[in-house]
Amino acid sequence: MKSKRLLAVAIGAGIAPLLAVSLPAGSASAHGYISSPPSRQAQCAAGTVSCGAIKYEPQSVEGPKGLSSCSGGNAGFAELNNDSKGWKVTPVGRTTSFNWRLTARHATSTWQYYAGGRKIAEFNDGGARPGETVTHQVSFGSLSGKQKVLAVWNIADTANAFYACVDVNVS
Ligand SMILES: [Cu+2]
Repeated sequence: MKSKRLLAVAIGAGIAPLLAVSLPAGSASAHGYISSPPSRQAQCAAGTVSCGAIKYEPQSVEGPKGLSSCSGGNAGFAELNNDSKGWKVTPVGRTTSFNWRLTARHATSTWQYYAGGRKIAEFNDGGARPGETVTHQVSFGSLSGKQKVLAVWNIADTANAFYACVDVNVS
């Protein structure tokens, strides 16, 4: 994973997605995503929505830190950015548990949740290694109705983060 990152940095972010598909399968299997409420990539993996390559590796939505796109800037996963693709919207309460499934327990700086154009929650792990599953209680505050939540897993020892969008209806 480290060599992949260095290569991507050296060659340039523009062709990083091409590089990713040329790497051995093993390197693509080791990251994480939100399993419930079902994130967009989880819905792809489950066949809830028909998708391209992302359905085989919902855990691989990795990109540089600081992005605000559901695809993490990966051209191969661009359909995750399509708000009109028919994503299933999960009804949730004002405080909701978000559950991550991790296939690699990367040292973690922070977990961030954005909705309604602002950050609604942040959890600081201070570089600790998470378990195979991670749960956060997130409060939506004054937000209600349909919301697209962008969740970000910031890795402590690389420049990268993992991204997951979750469509919910808050009431
Ligand atoms: Cu990883």
